Amino acid sequence: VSPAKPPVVDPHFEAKLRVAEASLAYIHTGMRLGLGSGSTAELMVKALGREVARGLKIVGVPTSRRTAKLARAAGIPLVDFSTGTRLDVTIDGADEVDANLALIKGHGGALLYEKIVANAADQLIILVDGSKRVQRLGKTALPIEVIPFAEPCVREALERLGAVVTTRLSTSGRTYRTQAGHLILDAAFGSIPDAQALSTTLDATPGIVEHGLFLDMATRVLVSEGREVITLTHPERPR
Ligand code: A5P
Repeated sequence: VSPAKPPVVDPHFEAKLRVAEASLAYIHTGMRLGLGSGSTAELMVKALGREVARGLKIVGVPTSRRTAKLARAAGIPLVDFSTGTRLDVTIDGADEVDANLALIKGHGGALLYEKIVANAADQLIILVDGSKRVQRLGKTALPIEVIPFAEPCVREALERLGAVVTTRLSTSGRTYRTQAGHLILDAAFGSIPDAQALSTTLDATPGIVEHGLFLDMATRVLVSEGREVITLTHPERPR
């Protein structure tokens, strides 16, 4: 009999829980909410479910099947954009955050839906533990969602831009497919000196459906530092 595998413990669990709970302060009855994906957003969805059970009246647009399933289980009513294209607030996690609230997202693979839902919201509130703060974006790989037919072309274009490119695999070792059926290329730049210029280049590259640079989108970032939750707001977007 092989020994049981030890449970995987997330060292940032408490920090994620703290920001997830803090985000509830921005949610009020009557709101239409975007519900992000990833472990931090999932803690927020669970906390939100608890408030719905206590009488909070909101509806949510989920950014992934996984979040939708979790939200349904938590008793959160879900809608889609056919009921209206504007959302009051989207709450999501991120993989990197810089001092200007520019983000890298998509390590969880949901970046396309996440960007659509973030863009539909009046406010984008991002929840991170302190380990996600960076001086300059690019410490981790930038996820890029690509149409399979274009993979070699996009790969070459990214390599010309200086990235080391890996096609994402699923945990079973097969090529990872997003919810929309695309591939993800993880582009490691080491450091991204001009995120705006890179974003413009990627936006103009045929075959790239979306990329994980979320610039000028976040209105507020809640960061768990030690036992505190600190709030970062953009000087030009103080909401
Ligand atoms: C999902 O595609 C991502 O954009 C997540 O928001 C990001 O990976 C953060 O995930 P965690 O909260 O699990 O760190």
